[in-house]
Amino acid sequence: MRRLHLEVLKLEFHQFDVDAQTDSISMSDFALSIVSYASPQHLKKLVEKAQHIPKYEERVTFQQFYEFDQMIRTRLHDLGLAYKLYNSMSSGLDRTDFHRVVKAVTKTDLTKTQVDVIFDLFDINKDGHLNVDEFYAQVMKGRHSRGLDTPRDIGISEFFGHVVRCVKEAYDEA
Ligand SMILES: [Ca+2]
Repeated sequence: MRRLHLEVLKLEFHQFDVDAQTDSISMSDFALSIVSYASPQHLKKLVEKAQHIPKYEERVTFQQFYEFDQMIRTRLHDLGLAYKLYNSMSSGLDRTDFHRVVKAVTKTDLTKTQVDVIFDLFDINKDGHLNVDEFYAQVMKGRHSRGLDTPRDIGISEFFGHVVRCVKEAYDEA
């Protein structure tokens, strides 16, 4: 099953304009791939945004594409809980905090440009912060429509404890 999923991902990746030498896609293609996880109700607006993000030199390799997919598939729920926790303390995460929380909670080390692209897409009010409605809600709702995994089968309190520990670690490292 995992192997099949890898093959499907490779097919998805190769729908974009892949540079054969570096096995990588442009940031605007990466933006479109992120949008494909979003809720259908937000899709049209997000695709338009993805097509108009700034030009970035940096490209996304298949490995990074794969890691991002894994993050959305398996860790988005954790990220959502962390987000709700943060939201009770502040109006959302700036780029630095977003990067730190994603890394702490999901172990995915996004590049600065990947974070920029996520903000280009989801920071609706352009205040430099992503709040829970802007990121988590837009992406999380779409996750179900794609028939992705249900939250991992562990107790919710254990789950929440794990997320709280991750967020605290992220704070301590700051
Ligand atoms: Ca915002």
